[in-house]
Amino acid sequence: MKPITFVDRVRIQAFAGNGGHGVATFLRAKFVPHGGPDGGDGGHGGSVYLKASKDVASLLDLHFAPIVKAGHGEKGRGQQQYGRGGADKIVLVPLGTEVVDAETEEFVGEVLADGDLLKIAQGGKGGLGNLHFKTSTHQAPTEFTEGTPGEIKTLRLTMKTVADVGLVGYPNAGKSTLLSQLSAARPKVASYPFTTLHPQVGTVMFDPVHTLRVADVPGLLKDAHKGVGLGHHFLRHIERTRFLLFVLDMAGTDGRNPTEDFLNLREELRLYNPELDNCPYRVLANKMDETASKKNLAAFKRRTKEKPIEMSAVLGEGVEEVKTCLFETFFPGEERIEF
Ligand SMILES: Nc1nc2c(ncn2[C@@H]2O[C@H](COP(=O)(O)OP(=O)(O)OP(=O)(O)O)[C@@H](O)[C@H]2O)c(=O)[nH]1
Ligand SMILES: [Mg+2]
Repeated sequence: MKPITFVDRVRIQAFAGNGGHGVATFLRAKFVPHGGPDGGDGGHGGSVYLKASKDVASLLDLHFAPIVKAGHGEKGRGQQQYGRGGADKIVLVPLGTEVVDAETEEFVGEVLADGDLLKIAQGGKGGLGNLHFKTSTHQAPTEFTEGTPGEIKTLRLTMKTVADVGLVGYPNAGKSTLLSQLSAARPKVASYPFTTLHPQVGTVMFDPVHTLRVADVPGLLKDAHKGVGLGHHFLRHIERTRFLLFVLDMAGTDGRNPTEDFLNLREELRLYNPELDNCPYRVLANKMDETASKKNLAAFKRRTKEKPIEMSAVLGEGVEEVKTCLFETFFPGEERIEF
């Protein structure tokens, strides 16, 4: 059995800390007969936060430890001493984590950029000590208030990869090979389908100022919406991208027909989310080093009127053209900086 290494959906319980109670105490000191009230306030309970971290790849940690708790506030003390506040709990999550309240189905918020913080459970307020209740006519109050309880929330967290570009294609089309050519990412490449089992992100660095994040998601099959292959599950990881690259196996390895592949891919995206169908894209005709590819490409062009970039990910041919396409799409009118 393979160990779980990637989790993009998780249900958690967040317990904020309770506020500490205030206390009713009176000053007791030598030679001070009626010392007066000196009960301090309780400390506030800690809150629970999510914090986006670029170093966290998935919700794996929360999958194994789905209960998160902040500290309780301490009780107030005599001599006007406040109780110590409970420690906040900060949970690191991957960029692009969305939070929904599992009980009310309300959207709580999302963290997108490194360092983004979202409070998911509010700590309770500390109670008041009797010091607060002293008035000119009420010199020896015994009143105090209790701290309020911290919020307890059951939440659903969903991670949607934050990337600029999404690679979409059938299994074995060469998506991961392309990602390793475009970026420093080294995803697993192999000659069998479903080599990539969860999304991988690589950064294309044109120069220190111009960079793009590219997401490689597991291959799609026709009828993915019916759960065929890995299904639609991973398409959420290209929902945030603003540009798609359709990677087609122009060689039609294993009897595939690249034109049908392309039409099926578009149909699957449309069925998953019509907005994805409107996302700008470019077609990449991969595996052009194979003999069957030329004929398939001609048929593809006739039928679809697309203008694919011809390339061979394995030989690195056409990769520069793909980069130029991305640069012109994302940074129109700008120049690459020599470095
Ligand atoms: N001839 C040829 N083979 C290629 C090319 N690009 C990739 N391949 C081969 O095709 C196979 C699949 O490549 P991957 O990059 O793993 O394909 P993928 O699209 O990521 O596949 P999944 O992760 O299963 O969805 C590997 O054996 C690659 O070496 C190419 O341009 N030409
Ligand atoms: Mg792959």
